[in-house]
Amino acid sequence: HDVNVSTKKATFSMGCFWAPDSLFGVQKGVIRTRVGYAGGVMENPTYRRISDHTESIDIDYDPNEITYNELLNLFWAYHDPTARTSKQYTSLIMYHDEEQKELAEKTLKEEEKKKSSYIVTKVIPAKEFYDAEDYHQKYRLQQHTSLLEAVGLNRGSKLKTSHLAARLNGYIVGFGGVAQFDSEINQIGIR
Ligand code: MHO
Repeated sequence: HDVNVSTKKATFSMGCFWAPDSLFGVQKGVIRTRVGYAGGVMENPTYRRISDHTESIDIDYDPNEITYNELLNLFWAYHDPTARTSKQYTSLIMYHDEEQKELAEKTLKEEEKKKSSYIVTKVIPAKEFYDAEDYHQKYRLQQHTSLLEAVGLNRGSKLKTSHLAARLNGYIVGFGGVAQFDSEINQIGIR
C-alpha cells in the first residue's frame, strides 16, 4: 500500500481536518495524507490540548501529476476563507518554499477580488507539524470497520502512510467518482 515516488509537501488548514483528509486523499497525484496540529508554538499539542495550533492537513504529492496551483484551487473551493472562527479551525496556508509562498499569496489576492470580502487566511511558513491521534487519521474510512479489516488497514499507524487508505477515505464519502475508481483499481492495491 505504500508508493515510492519522490513527493513534495503541501500543508493547509481549512476547518475540521476530517473533510480535507478525504478531499485531497483522492486527488490524482496525491500519494498520502496525514492530519495534525500546526501553526502554533506550543510543543506536542493534542486534540484535547490543541493550545495555539490549528487543525491541519499535510499532503505528499507528486508534482508531475498534480500542481501546487491545483491543490490551492481545491483549498479555496472547499472552505469559507471569510469565516471568522476559533484558532482551532482557522484558514492557513503553510508554504514549504518560495514558489508555494508566491502562488499562495497570488491566489489569496484573486480570492479577495472574487469575494470582495476580507479573507482571514494567513500565508505562513510551514514549521513543526504534529500528527493527530490515530483515531483522527482517515476518519471517514475508520467508520467502516469491516472494509478496513478486508484491506488490512485496521492496525497501527499505517493510515498515515498508506496510499490505499488515502484513496478509500475519499471514495467512501463520494469524492473521486466511480470512473476514477475503476481506472485505478488495479494500481491502488485492492486486488
Ligand atoms: N467535533 C466536531 C469536529 C471534529 S473535528 C476533528 C464534529 O464532530 O464535527 O474538529
